Order: sequence, then C-alpha cells, then structure tokens
Amino acid sequence: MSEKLRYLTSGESHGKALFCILEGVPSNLLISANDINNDLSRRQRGYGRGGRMKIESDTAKIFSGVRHGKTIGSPITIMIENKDWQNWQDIMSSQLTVDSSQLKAVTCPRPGHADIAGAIKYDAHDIRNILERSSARETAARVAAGAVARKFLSEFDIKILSYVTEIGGIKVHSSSRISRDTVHSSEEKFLEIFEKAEKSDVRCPDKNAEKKIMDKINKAMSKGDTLGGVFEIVAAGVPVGLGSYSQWDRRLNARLAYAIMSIQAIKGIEIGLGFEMSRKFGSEVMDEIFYSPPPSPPPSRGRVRVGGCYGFYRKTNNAGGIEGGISNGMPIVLRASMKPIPTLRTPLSSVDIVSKKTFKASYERSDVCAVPAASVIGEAMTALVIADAFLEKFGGDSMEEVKRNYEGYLEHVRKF
Ligand code: EPS
Repeated sequence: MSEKLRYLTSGESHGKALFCILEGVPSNLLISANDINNDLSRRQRGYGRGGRMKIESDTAKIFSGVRHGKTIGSPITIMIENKDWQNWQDIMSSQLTVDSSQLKAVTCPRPGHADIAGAIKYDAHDIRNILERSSARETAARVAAGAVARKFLSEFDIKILSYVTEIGGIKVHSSSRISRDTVHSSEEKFLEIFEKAEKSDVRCPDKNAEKKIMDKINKAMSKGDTLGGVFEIVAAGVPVGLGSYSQWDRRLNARLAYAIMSIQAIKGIEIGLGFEMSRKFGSEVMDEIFYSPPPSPPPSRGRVRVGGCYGFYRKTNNAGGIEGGISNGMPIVLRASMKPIPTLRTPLSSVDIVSKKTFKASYERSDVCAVPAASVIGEAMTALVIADAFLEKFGGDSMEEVKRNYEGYLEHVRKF
C-alpha cells in the first residue's frame, strides 16, 4: 500500500458533521466545492433511498488546503454538515448536560449490521454508540475525498464511471453492458452507457431492467424488506504501469479490492471476467497481444484511453485492465456485490443485549435499496486508489511537476 494520498474520515451519522482530511494532493490543482458537491449529490440519489436523503442536501465546505480555487499542497479538510443533527442534538450531544437515563438506549442488535459485534467489542450498552459510525452515512466523506481524486485524475484524461448491473437478481441485458464482449469498444460506447445510467433512477442503462428493478424495490418497500445488487466500475485512460507485482501490497488489483471491500455492505468483488474466468480454458480468457506502430505525431493523451498503450493493444479485456498486479493500459473493470441493507422495517429475530430475551431487532430509519449510491461510492474509492498509484509513479509536489513526469513516461511508452 503506497499511501502517497492519505485520508481519514470522521463523524457520526447523526452528529453535527462529517469530515475528511486528505493529504498528498499536489499544489495547483483547480478545485471548488462545486466539484465535490456534484458527486455528493450523485451519492444521495437512487430509487429506494430512505427518508434521510430528503432531509440532507450534502454540500462540502473546504476548510484548508485550497486557496483562491487551487490546492496549495497542504492537507485538504472538507466538512459536510448533517442537517438532521437538529433533531438529534440531545441524543448525540458530546456534553454531559443531557441526562442519559432519560434517553432510550438501542438494545436489540440488527442481524447483518455491526451492532452486536461492535457492542461486545467496544463494551457499549447502547448500540447507538456503534451504529452511528458503522452507518453508511460515513461514505459521504469518502465521496468528498474521491471527488478531489477524480478532479486530479481528470487532468490526465482518466475517467472513472459506474453503473448498476443488477438489483435483487434482475440483471441488465448484455447489450447494455460493457464488461464482456464490448469492453474494448470505443470510448463513445462507454460514455453512452454511463450517460444512460446517470439519467436512470437506479443507475441502470437498460430501460427494461430499470422498470423491473423499480417494481421489485416497490415490492420490497411494501413488505418492509430490502434489496442488494451489483455495480460495475470502469476506470478508462489509466496508463500502463500503475501498481506492481514486486510486493503483495503494491498490487493494484489488491489495492482496489481492499478499498471496495471497505464500503459498507459490500460482500464481493470481481476484476475483469472475475469468477467466470475460473470456468473457462486458459486459451479462452487470456487477452492476446497485438501490435501496430504508434501513430506519429502521437495521439492526444485522451487516445491512450481505450485499446491499451499506444503500439501494443488487445482485442479483449478479460483481465479487466490489470495483469500481474499492474495496470496494462486497458480500462480497469471491476464489479462489486452489495448485500441487502440489514435494517428491516419488518425486523428479524434478535436478542436484547440487556435482558437477554428474544425480541425483534430495533428498527432505525434506513434505505430499501442503496446499490445506486454504493456505485457512486465505489467510483470514489477507485479514484482514490488510482490517484494514489498514479502519484506513486509520477509523484511531484505541484501539478506541473506531475504533468512533466507523466509526459516523459508517455514518451517512453510510445518508444518502447
Ligand atoms: C445514509 C444515512 C443513513 C441511512 C443509511 C445511509 O441515515 P439514517 O440512519 O438517518 O436514516 O439512510 O445508512 C445505512 C444504510 C446504514 O446501514 O446505516 C447515507 O447518508 O448514505
């Protein structure tokens, strides 16, 4: 793990605010709160989200690291206020002024949440102490950090996009997917799929599947139940050579898996053809290597995006853009599966942590389905990992220095 780009988040779900401190962003990157707010608002969308998203309109306040619209190389501090704090001031007060015996403790852990393991671990007799931080609300702060990483990567024509491939077992039709046969197709095809996803209430580029998914979410909603699903992320324009096989924790696939698996409710990740690869002959899945002399003069940087690294190219992308833990110049493709949200309006059986009697789990307001939001969070985590690996290879203290280093490397790749 290189950690050229480091970040921490803090804040409770119903506390005053969420924070993120991001360190390692070079100076002279143009950034504004609007760049961050766009992603914050994308994270809030999606059919099946709960009442909280109607209360919040997440916006970033930049407290440090940016001056007159440009980074200055010092840690960037971002705050996102919780509007709902108004309704939780006593319950979430940091002061002893509130009589805690008057506050109703949460004592029935929800199966599938961090509640019971967290309560035992932190010796908490009110599960609120656990659920406030384990809540996926924390991801708003990560999306803010990811938005800065995305802005940095955009300076090098690297785009990170995502869409939902299935919810509740209803899958997007193969013609609306990019991960298999069409993965090496033109940038236009990528963008078309993502534009459709962006307009969809469930980030699904296939209208037919979208309708079925929304019907299924309605069904879950009326039953007091929840749904999970799968989303796919594509990082296009990543140059050959990020990450390394030389040490286990430098492998780019491992770094991505770590970051994606850290998102609340994520239970699995695949890169490229993923699990499907294990069911095929080797000859069917390796991406054969071809060569055509690099065009002269060199194409604009954007052209590196699809099809590999100038002269060398592939016709398939079963590897998902990573071989031997190193980016190979093809788009990086990964999928993650999200379990259904564990907070159920019709709760499952649980045991009260105080009385030890069987009860129904506590119900906390929550979402019916948050897969579209997880997809946006996945983009942020991917952006942070790729920006970190990019800085490890081309690192510099200013954007100008990083750009010089990158241009020099592209020249090397072109001549290789
Ligand atoms: C979330 C905010 C939370 C939940 C959800 C994600 O708000 P509240 O708890 O006030 O309803 O909607 O949290 C969970 C899914 C979870 O498991 O905790 C958000 O901002 O994304």
